[in-house]
This record gives sequence, C-alpha cells and structure tokens, in this order.
Amino acid sequence: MAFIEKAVFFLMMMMTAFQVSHAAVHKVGDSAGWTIIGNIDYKKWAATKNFQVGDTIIFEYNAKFHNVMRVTHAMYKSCNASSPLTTMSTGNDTIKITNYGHHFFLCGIPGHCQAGQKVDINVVKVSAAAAPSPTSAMASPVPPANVPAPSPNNAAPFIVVKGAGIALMTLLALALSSYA
Ligand SMILES: [Cu+2]
Repeated sequence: MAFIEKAVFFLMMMMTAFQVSHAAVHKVGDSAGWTIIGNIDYKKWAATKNFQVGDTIIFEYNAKFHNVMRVTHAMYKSCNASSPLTTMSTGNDTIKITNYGHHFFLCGIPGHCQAGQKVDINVVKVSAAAAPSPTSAMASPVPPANVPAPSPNNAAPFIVVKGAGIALMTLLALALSSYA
C-alpha cells in the first residue's frame, strides 16, 4: 500500500475514533430546564442519563428566579445553601464533567431546593470494578471571562487532541512530499 494511502487510512481511523468518543451534552430537566414549576423530578431525570467524563451539563433557567450552587453531599441532603462550593447565576450555566463520582447541585433561592430543585449527577466509571467515590473533587464549572482560569484538568484533553492534530499534519505533509 502506498504511503499516501496509509496516511489517508490512518486519518479515517482517527476520525472514527473521535466520533465514537464524542462527549454528550445533557440539559438538566430537558425541555423544562432548571425550575420549580411542574414539580420536575430531577432524580428521575438523572436516572435516565448515562453521564460520562467529558460530558457537558447545562442548567437553563430564568436568572431572576433561580441560580445553581454546587454543594457537598451533606448540603445537598439538607438543602443547605449557606456555603456553596460554587455559585452560578447566568441563567445558562455550563459545567464540564472532569471526574467520576457524584456532583451535587441545588438552587439557592430560599425554598426552591426543598421544593425539589436539586440534582445529583452521578458519573459512573465505565469499568464496573471501581465504585465512584462520593468524596472526590467535583467538576469545574466553565467560568465567565472575568474569573480565573479553569483547573489544568480541563486543558489536558485539548492538548492531547492538539498533539494528535500535529502528528496528523506531519504525516500528511510527509505523504504529500513523497508524492511530489
Ligand atoms: Cu430556584
């Protein structure tokens, strides 16, 4: 097989690999969004999803009436919004899942969590062997522009993709030059 054919074959393999591993986007509450209207069962909603590391969680809501607080398990259970780990309030908040385990969120407006506006995003390891650790650190929210940069965790996959891209470019350049 000619080198250029090998290169093209390799390129196709790479593209297939990227398609298989593409990350999902989950909108909390689906079409209803993040609300107390309609008594949405966010536990039931979460149970129907298969959350994976690399996926994106979107909280969509009216920012006049709600917010999103990332909290600990204890705070989640007791609807304690006094000291959240993170608070988001844009009305369209995006969180990228960077690790396994439980990720707890609630609405910090008084009474809303008690009314059911809370969700446990449980990211289970694909290999059934290891149980997810509830005490592990949680996902980093995608920060607004005026907030310090995200954790290095977020940057790592991009570097990998970029590295693969450069390798691919080099390979194609070699293939083309061998043709000339
Ligand atoms: Cu609310």
